[in-house]
Amino acid sequence: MNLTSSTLEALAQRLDDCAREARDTVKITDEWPQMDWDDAYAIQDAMRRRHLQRGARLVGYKAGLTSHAKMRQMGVDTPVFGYLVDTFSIEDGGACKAQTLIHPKVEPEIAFVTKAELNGPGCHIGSVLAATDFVIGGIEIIDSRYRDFKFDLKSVVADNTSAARFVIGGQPLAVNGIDLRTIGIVMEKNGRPVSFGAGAAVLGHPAAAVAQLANHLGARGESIPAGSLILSGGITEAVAVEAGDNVTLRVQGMGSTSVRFI
Ligand code: OOG
Ligand code: MG
Repeated sequence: MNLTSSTLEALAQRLDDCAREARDTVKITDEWPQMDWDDAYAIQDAMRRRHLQRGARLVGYKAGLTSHAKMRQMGVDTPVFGYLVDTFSIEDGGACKAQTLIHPKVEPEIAFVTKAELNGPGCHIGSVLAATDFVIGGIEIIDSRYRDFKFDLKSVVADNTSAARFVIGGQPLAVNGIDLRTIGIVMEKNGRPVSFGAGAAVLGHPAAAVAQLANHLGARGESIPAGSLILSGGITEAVAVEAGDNVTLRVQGMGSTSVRFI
């Protein structure tokens, strides 16, 4: 750790205020180039505490930058992990108020819901599939608090990996007998297909992203509790949205889920 606890708290407060007021800020490493990984996750933890103190409930976790399309788009080379609270959730078919966000983008994802605790280190695809209650389609709405959506990995970790909103829905599927690598997805914006992909785009298998998340949490003394929702990461590049847009995600064999921007 290179930053003091009062600096970590102040940075968490700044990112939290930016999210609540829909305004952007410079990325942390511009001011604090010495910020290390532990500092970055400590800022994320401090933001999480702020959410929980306001009464939000931790509902799960997210992996991000798990596909080459996403890594290329953001100019980085490793996945990152964040948390999800209930206040990020929008009901299937529901409305997202664009003016509560800075510069939102949508991502097509496969979400996991667990039925048993997952622990790392040593978590692998097999442990994840054994602990999965069902998978379901999810649209993640990301919104970097950083100016022009530009950041480096440590800054985006501090910013809870751009988490803002999410919607899940459609037909949940048990993982027995399906191959998540070859499940196809189509994301439509205003009725036009804009993104196409398959599960294997995410680290070769979306469950690998969940395993990496469990191993990351394990290294920090945390686990993924049963009943958690996990977003495994965007299968394709994120797509910018604004008020008036309608987004639908269709996942092969899993129906569809949608969100409207108002
Ligand atoms: C970071 C978050 C990426 C994903 O699914 O890849 C993410 C970002 O691109 O702003 O959520
Ligand atoms: Mg995502």
